[in-house]
Amino acid sequence: MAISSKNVSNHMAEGKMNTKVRHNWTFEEVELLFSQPFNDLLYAAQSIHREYFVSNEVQISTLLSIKTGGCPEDCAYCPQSAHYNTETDKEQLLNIDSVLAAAKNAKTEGATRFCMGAAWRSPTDRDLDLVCKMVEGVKKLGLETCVTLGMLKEGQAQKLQQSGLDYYNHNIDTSKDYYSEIISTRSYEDRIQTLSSVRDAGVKVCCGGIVGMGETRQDRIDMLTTLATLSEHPQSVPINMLVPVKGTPLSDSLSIDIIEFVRTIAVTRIIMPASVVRLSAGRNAMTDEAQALCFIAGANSIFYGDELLTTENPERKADKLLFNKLGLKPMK
Ligand code: SAM
Ligand code: DTB
Ligand code: SF4
Repeated sequence: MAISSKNVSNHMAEGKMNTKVRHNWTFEEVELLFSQPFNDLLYAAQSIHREYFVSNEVQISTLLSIKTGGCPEDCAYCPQSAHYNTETDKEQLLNIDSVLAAAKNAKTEGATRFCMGAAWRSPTDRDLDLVCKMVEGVKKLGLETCVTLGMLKEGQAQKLQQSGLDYYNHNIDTSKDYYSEIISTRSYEDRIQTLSSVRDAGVKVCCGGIVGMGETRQDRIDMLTTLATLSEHPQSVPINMLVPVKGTPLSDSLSIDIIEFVRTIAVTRIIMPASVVRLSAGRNAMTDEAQALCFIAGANSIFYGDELLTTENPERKADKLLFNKLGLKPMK
């Protein structure tokens, strides 16, 4: 059943919304969700969350930048782009021993997934073989694996799948219309193409975006509608709040209103009910109350560890305290 403006508030308030996984969401329906009274929206999101997931459980991922800086792409938000003068220095691909040491440490600290990111437009076959070895090693430690390496060429997704990769992260980042304002070195279609190769290779998809880049609510609606109308919903949906970085074109972006950010999380939860929604970059700039609202809105994954790829994330002890205060538990 599609949502109409007549029934949405009542159905939400009474918890009677159609909560099946759907792939036919329209822009108008998603727009209507966004504009609901905040309490109704959060009530619906938390109710749907409890149908699909165990309440109060949060999946814990840890990130490592395995190849930092010097990226040929010009993503306006990114400190690792070679187009901008940022404080991030270019580094070579890490060796396997240091990656495995970081993964072991992540596991000891309680992470269940280890995500490795590389500042590449697209990996060479030689680099891909090295990453496959890292994936095999991390997998042997008993962790789920995720990599984000840029666009993939024919056959590369299969190689990753054979090495035991669980997730490939590849974000669409914003709406189709706003994309060219943010990135000129690749197209939206390129992104969709890699997502489809990953899916076809049998690797789970981690795909979301960034909010707070000067986009409109219409752009956020369009981005989420694109994700929710893919042939399969991404199993993991990271919602990043822009971390403004000195030297990038978006360094002076106005921060997004936190209520609008929470609405974005809630709508993501409602339209992709079976997907894990990650409260991703940007937590360092959020209060405990803001994060608590995101968890009520259905976020159920975080990056845990003092660093994201190149920017700061809350300290582990701050996250432990927050989890204790909110009665949240790590997902096993
Ligand atoms: N180079 C690969 C790519 O772009 O797909 C992988 C690494 S890239 C850093 C991964 C994601 O990090 C981007 O798609 C973007 O969503 C996110 N990201 C990068 N810089 C960010 C920032 N300043 N604030 C929030 N998210 C950011
Ligand atoms: C995602 O959506 N967010 C992560 C991960 N996928 C790779 C990256 C966030 C990066 C934030 C900026 C930085 O630390 O460089
Ligand atoms: Fe390169 Fe990825 Fe940064 Fe874009 S987001 S500049 S592709 S590392």
